Amino acid sequence: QEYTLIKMKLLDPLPEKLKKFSSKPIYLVAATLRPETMYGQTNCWIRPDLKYIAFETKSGEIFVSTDRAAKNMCFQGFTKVEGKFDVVAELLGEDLLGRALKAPMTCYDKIYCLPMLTIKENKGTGVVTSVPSDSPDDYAALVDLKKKQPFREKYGIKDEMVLPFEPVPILEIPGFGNLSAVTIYEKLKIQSQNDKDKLAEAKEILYLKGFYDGVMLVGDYKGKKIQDVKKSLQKHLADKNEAVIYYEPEKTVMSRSG
Ligand code: ZZB
Repeated sequence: QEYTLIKMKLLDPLPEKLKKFSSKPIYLVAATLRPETMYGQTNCWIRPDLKYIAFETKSGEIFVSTDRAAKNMCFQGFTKVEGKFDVVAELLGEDLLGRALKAPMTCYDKIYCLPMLTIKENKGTGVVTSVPSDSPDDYAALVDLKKKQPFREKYGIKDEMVLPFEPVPILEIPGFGNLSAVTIYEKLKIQSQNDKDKLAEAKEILYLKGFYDGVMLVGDYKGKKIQDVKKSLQKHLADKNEAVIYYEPEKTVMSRSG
């Protein structure tokens, strides 16, 4: 599986455990299959109880991801020594919540790390960029946070990190309009980010519809079909050093106990 890793730059004030790297650029790296949706990023999702690590890349940048993803990256030429990476800091998702980021392409100047409880440990980097206009999971999680003040408070999330951020119309999908995730959320009567089956169905439908019939509403490829511009947008991001290509190995059956 090929993902685009979006580099989301961590802004000041840095978490305590990363302060000693302030002379280097620090990125939270988010794995996505939808580089064409990066115009609509409104926040970054982090799982509060998940362990994240920081490691240095061969170009002297600091990347934050799960340990599992770093292991994959070190076999894909990301680090100085093939197959090796040095953990320079260990963090808990909690340490990153509420931190500000600069993400590529989005119209929002600064976006924030917010809690999502359904992030999977064994997929991507554990860092997830949020596009509530086109991803039903993201829209559901954003609505949960907006609706529930105690939920924000529990994780120390201030109102201004959530309430001003609205889904941005970036793609038109015939039959679903220009905020496809919002349309399908309402159509399937999704209740929350834990509405697993409906969210899986919604995602399936939008992936397919979006890929074949979706049209860009913004950016250099405005008016063009998604399937024709996906690759170009990925390359554009990579050329500007705002993204890298990352492969996830096929799932293998492994026995821990031998
Ligand atoms: C931005 C985006 C915009 C995404 C969209 C989807 C959609 P898949 O298809 O199951 O492989 N994601 C990445 N890592 C994780 C994780 N560890 N746990 C939970 N979700 C994760 O899923 C890949 C997508 O799931 C990624 O692409 C990412 O969200 C999220 F408009 O990035 B996506 C219709 C979906 N639209």
